[in-house]
Amino acid sequence: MRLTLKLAVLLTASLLLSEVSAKVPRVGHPGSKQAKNLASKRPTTTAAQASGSFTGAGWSASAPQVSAPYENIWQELTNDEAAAVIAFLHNQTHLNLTAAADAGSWDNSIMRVGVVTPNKTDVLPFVDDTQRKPDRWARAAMWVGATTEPYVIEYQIGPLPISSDSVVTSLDWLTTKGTTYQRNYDADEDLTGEFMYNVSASVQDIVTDLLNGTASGSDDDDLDIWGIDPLWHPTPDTTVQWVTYWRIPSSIFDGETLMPQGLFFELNTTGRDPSGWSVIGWLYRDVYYNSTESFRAAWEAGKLEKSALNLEGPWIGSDYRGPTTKVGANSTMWGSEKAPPVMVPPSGEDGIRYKVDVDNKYVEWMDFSFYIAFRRDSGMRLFDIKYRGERIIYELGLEEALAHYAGNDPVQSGTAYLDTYYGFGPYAFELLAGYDCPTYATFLNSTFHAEEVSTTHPNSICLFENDQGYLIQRHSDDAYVASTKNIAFTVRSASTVGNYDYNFDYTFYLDGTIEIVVRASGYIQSAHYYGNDDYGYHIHSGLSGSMHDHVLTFKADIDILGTSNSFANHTIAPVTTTYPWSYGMERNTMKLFRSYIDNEDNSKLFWPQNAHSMFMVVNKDHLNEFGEPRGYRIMPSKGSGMHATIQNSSNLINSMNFATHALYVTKQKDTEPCASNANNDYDPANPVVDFSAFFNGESLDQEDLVVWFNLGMHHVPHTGDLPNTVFTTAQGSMQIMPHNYLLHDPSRDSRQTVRIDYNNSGVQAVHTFGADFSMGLINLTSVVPDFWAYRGDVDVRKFPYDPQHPYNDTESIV
Ligand SMILES: *[C@@H]1O[C@H](CO)[C@@H](O)[C@H](O)[C@H]1NC(C)=O
Ligand SMILES: *[C@@H]1O[C@H](CO)[C@@H](O)[C@H](O)[C@H]1NC(C)=O
Ligand SMILES: *[C@@H]1O[C@H](CO)[C@@H](O)[C@H](O)[C@H]1NC(C)=O
Ligand SMILES: *[C@@H]1O[C@H](CO)[C@@H](O)[C@H](O)[C@H]1NC(C)=O
Ligand SMILES: *[C@@H]1O[C@H](CO)[C@@H](O)[C@H](O)[C@H]1NC(C)=O
Ligand SMILES: *[C@@H]1O[C@H](CO)[C@@H](O)[C@H](O)[C@H]1NC(C)=O
Ligand SMILES: *[C@@H]1O[C@H](CO)[C@@H](O)[C@H](O)[C@H]1NC(C)=O
Ligand SMILES: *[C@@H]1O[C@H](CO)[C@@H](O)[C@H](O)[C@H]1NC(C)=O
Ligand SMILES: *[C@@H]1O[C@H](CO)[C@@H](O)[C@H](O)[C@H]1NC(C)=O
Ligand SMILES: *[C@@H]1O[C@H](CO)[C@@H](O)[C@H](O)[C@H]1NC(C)=O
Ligand SMILES: *[C@@H]1O[C@H](CO)[C@@H](O)[C@H](O)[C@H]1NC(C)=O
Ligand SMILES: *[C@@H]1O[C@H](CO)[C@@H](O)[C@H](O)[C@H]1NC(C)=O
Ligand SMILES: [Cu+2]
Repeated sequence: MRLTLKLAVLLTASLLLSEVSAKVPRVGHPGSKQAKNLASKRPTTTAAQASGSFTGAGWSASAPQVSAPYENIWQELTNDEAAAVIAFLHNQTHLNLTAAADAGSWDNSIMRVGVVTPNKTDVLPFVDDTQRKPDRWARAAMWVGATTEPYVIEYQIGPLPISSDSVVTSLDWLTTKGTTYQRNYDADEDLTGEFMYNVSASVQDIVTDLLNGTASGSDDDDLDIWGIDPLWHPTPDTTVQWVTYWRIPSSIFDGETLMPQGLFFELNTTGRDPSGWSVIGWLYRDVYYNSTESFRAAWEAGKLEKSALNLEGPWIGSDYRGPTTKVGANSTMWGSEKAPPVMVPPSGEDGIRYKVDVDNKYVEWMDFSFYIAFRRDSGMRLFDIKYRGERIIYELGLEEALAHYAGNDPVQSGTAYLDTYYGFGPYAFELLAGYDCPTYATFLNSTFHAEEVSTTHPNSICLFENDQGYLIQRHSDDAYVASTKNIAFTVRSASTVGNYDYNFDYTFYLDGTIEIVVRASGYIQSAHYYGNDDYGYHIHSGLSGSMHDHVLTFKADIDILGTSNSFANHTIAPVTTTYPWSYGMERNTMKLFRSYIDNEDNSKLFWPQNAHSMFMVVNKDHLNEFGEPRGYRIMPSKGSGMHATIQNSSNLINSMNFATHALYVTKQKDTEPCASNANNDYDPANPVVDFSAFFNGESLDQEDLVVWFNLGMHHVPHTGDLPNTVFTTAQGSMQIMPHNYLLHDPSRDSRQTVRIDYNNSGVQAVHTFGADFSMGLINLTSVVPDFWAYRGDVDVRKFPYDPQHPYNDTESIV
């Protein structure tokens, strides 16, 4: 039944405030203007809609237009480019490709195509000196299944557009391994899934007795079976995996990861022939059985004490669940049914204070400008962030997202997700206007190309300005009060990678600060409660909140007044010293110590205890008029910045070297564009990109520097994580802020500043500096979200390319 909106009560916001006539002349500045990610090992597409007119919420069409100074050369491939690349690859007979729609695990097929981020050395001459536009190249990840040793590999295709000059070449230059070849030990995951159900069927009587459910692989199963990620290789040529039982929710709430059942088995899935696969052992209540027979024997002998069942209930659902449906006097949230304060655009479309070039995903707000790009692996990225006409950051974006679990059971112990493998692009679903972003936000689409299908997530990026709810500046005394509004601009996207929802914000402030925020919500991946008090809290009947670390690695290619930069360490420390005026007496005090991290041998860093060191990217050749080098500081904001607790992970081996420290500084290189690679997860001992190889003693003294930093949280879920983790505490952020960069605080150049002069006889003068105030009437119906405009995905199958017959494919994500 459709929800009718009864909220359309008109509130008359009469003239909020008009400018008070000033008695003194105005002053102002006249000129300043996760779950186990059940996604398939083969990337698949999630989908709903095919075609038709689009009427989303938001003002994409009506934000003031601006022409980007140059075209967005970082944009993902267009659907037509992807189709051409796919057709071109199919023409390469040596690749022996099968159309993705028809391909099985024993065929070769295209997993995904995307753009090759152009080399910085080719981009800067184009954008700064209007020299030749860099060639555009595509990359394609291929599934090579027609062999007994299946692998995945990536190629570079171009230049684009496809012509007789186009070639398929190697992408090995961006690896540290020397090759993009990555052995695929999970090529037959459909069969291993079938094998698991066969194993389970052989003990169905025991499963029914212990777990009160069935797992047969059919649609009416109560139980699901899955386990560790990545798979284990006790010796280089063998593959083993632990799996466990999870209860499948019967309601709409996909809280399967809250219902682990506590029975585990281990499989040997070495090789591609299922007849060679076997069960290695079973685990129940911390007792290991080395064969199915010994497990059965124990059960038949009545030796198995039963664990508490972990069952579905209202506790899984995220709906409102107050003590009474009509909030009464004894409610603990009196008034929560009333509409809360809401953000409104004060002057309608005319009031929009930023400009967008929608085609180029180029944005200007106040003194900032930047380009937005979107990748299948890592989601949203920003390029060429300029402030007051000068580049501050060349590239800013997520590199990898690690969620490393621990536990006394082998499945939690064996779980260490590298989420770019699943991808942030495929799960960057439409944002909900009025909830994820204000209804007045500008919404943009994102697109990715996997399995020869181009999928568009409408409204998956939003842009908006809002009041931060606290001032950016204030001061008062007995003669005046001065205040400046803290209005900031945010670019947001959110990806639901399996059980978890990650929200990514890039926020720009009037003082020149850029903040990067990541927040987590959604369902935790939990453990069955048995003997695991050392690995988390007992949070529900039969349930432990399995502890884990989230480490989200970001790249910030900071450029301060050019690419010749240094990394400064300004540390405050206690000292005991004498002064000419201290009569030879020692004084206990502190001093500022200035130095540089001048070499990659010393550039794996931690945030110092008690925050006593400031780290800055500065340009030694650009001193301000007081002799201080101009720079931007990098500093944790929410959370404290972090790195992984687990060292030398038994699961990830060489694939988490970006998570050992809180931040890293390297010399920028075209051959080191990414800290990780989406295919690392296939074989984490032999990653395509091993971040530790970036550190080879190079100078960081007036070089082009890249800062890689980690956000995240040590997550030990407690009862407040049920049913979902909440963004308020599960968040981390980094600020990149001016440091001796300008000669004063740039927020003084915002007119949203007021000064009120007063004395004992009242207000004497009001200075508003030419600021407009919200005026007129607003029909609040205009800010009530149009829930029925929510669309989902738009898929177009690209090969064989037939836009008249779009291919729809729907797959649930956990
Ligand atoms: C977003 O995608 C929808 C659906 O394909 C399309 O109708 C709309 O024009 C796109 N919007 C933008 C801003 O590209
Ligand atoms: C593929 O090969 C056919 C036959 O040689 C040619 O006509 C066609 O243009 C090629 N297509 C692409 C995309 O290279
Ligand atoms: C091409 O792939 C098919 C499977 O799609 C396989 O049967 C065949 O052997 C392969 N051909 C070559 C030359 O590798
Ligand atoms: C980028 O730079 C690397 C290293 O010089 C080079 O091997 C590669 O071909 C370049 N990529 C493109 C698309 O030009
Ligand atoms: C699962 O069992 C069925 C029925 O015995 C058998 O046909 C099938 O080959 C088995 N699958 C695997 C992967 O072992
Ligand atoms: C077992 O499941 C059935 C329904 O599938 C249910 O009626 C019964 O109460 C369950 N038993 C326990 C002990 O949970
Ligand atoms: C797994 O199976 C392979 C091939 O049959 C065998 O060589 C290996 O020893 C087995 N490993 C384990 C741990 O059982
Ligand atoms: C399995 O366990 C039984 C009983 O503990 C033991 O006798 C047997 O040797 C074990 N088998 C293997 C292959 O380890
Ligand atoms: C809550 O309110 C209801 C209805 O007024 C009342 O019956 C109940 O006793 C109250 N409960 C508490 C804990 O105050
Ligand atoms: C920063 O400088 C202080 C004071 O000289 C020094 O103790 C500290 O080790 C330096 N930090 C790093 C990361 O080099
Ligand atoms: C407010 O806007 C809604 C939707 O456009 C409209 O139906 C309603 O009549 C408006 N109310 C007033 C008082 O104008
Ligand atoms: C695709 O989805 C649309 C909308 O749900 C539906 O009308 C259409 O029949 C579907 N097409 C295919 C090929 O499934
Ligand atoms: Cu978590």
